[in-house]
Amino acid sequence: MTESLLKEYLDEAQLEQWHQLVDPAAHIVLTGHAGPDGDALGAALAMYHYLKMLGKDVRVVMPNLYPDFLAWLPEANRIILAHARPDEAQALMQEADLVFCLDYNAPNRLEEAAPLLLQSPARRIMIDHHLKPERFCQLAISDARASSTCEIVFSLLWQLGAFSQLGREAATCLYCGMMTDTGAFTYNSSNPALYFMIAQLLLKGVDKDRIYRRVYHNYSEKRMRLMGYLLYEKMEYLGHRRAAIITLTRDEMTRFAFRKGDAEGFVNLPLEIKGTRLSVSLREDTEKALIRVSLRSTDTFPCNRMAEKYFNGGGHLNASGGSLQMSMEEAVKLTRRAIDDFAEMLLGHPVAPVQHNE
Ligand SMILES: [Mn+2]
Repeated sequence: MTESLLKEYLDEAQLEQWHQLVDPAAHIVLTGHAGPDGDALGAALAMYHYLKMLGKDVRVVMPNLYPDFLAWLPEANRIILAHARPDEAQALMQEADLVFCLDYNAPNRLEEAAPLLLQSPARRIMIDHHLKPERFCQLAISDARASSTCEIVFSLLWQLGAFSQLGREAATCLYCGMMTDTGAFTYNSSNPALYFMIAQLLLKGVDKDRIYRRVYHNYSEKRMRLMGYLLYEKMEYLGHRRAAIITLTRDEMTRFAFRKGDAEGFVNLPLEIKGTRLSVSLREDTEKALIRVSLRSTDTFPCNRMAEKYFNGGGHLNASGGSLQMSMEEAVKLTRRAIDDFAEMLLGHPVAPVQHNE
C-alpha cells in the first residue's frame, strides 16, 4: 500500500527507452548544474553508486566547485571539475556513450561548461525538477512538483527494482539532496511520499542527524559574523510590504573572507520575521560583473513571476533566482519597484499606487 505513494516516472515505452539508453552504455558521465548544490551532487553521486553497481565506467563531471560543506559526500573526491580540469572533462564527455543531466533543465545551466555537453556525441537523459525544461535530451524525466531531483532519482531506482541493492552511501547522497532542497524539510516538503522515502533511506543506515550537522553546522567564524553583519547593518526590512531585501557586495565578501557557499541560506533569514512573505537577496558575483538575485517566499506568493518580470530569471513558486547587470544601487531600486508592483499580492489586499522620486 505504501508503495503507491511513489510515482512511477517511466511508462512502458519510456522504460524500454531507458533500457535502450542505459544497458548498452559502457562509459557514462553524470553532470549537474553550475554552482552545484546538495541536490545536484546528491543525485549525481547516488546515480554514480547505482551505475557502478551495474559495472559501468562512470564519471561525475561538474562545471565548477561545490561548497565545502558537501565535500564529505561519499565519493565526492572523485568529481571532476570542468573549470579546473577542462581537458579531462572534455575528453570524458567526448568518450561518453551516455550523459545524465541532473538537476538542470537547459544546457546553459552548465554555464561555461555548456559546450562540453553540446559538442559531445553522447546520448542524454535528463532527470530534473525545474519548470519548463528545454528539449535537449533523448529521454527527459522532469517533474516540477518534486521537491528535489534526488526524490525523482529515488522513485526511478525504486521503479527499476534497484533500490533494494543500494547501500548506505547512495542512500546518504539521496537524503542529502532531499534535505538541502527543502531547507531541511521546512518548505516544499508536505508530500507524504517524501517521508516514505526517508523511512527507506533510514533503513539503509543513513545517519540523518549527522548529515544535518555536516551541512548546516559547518560554518566558519567569519561566515557567522558576516551573517550578523548582514542582518544588523544590511537588511532592508519593508514591513509595510511584508518584504525584505538583503545585499552583499564583493568588498564585504573580501572583508569577511568569503568562501563559496558562505551565502547559502542568508536569503531565508528575513522570512523568520513574523509576517514576512518575501525575501530578496542581491549578491555581487565573485567573478562576473553581475548581481545574483535569489528570492524566497512563503505560502502562495509567486517568486517566479517576480523573477521573470524583473530579474531575468524564474524558478519555483517559493524559491526563484535571476541575475542583473547593473550597479548594486540600481539593483536595490529595481527591487523596491518590483516589491511595490507586487504589493497587492504581498499584502493580500488592494494598494494605492506608489510615488517614485528617484
Ligand atoms: Mn534541485
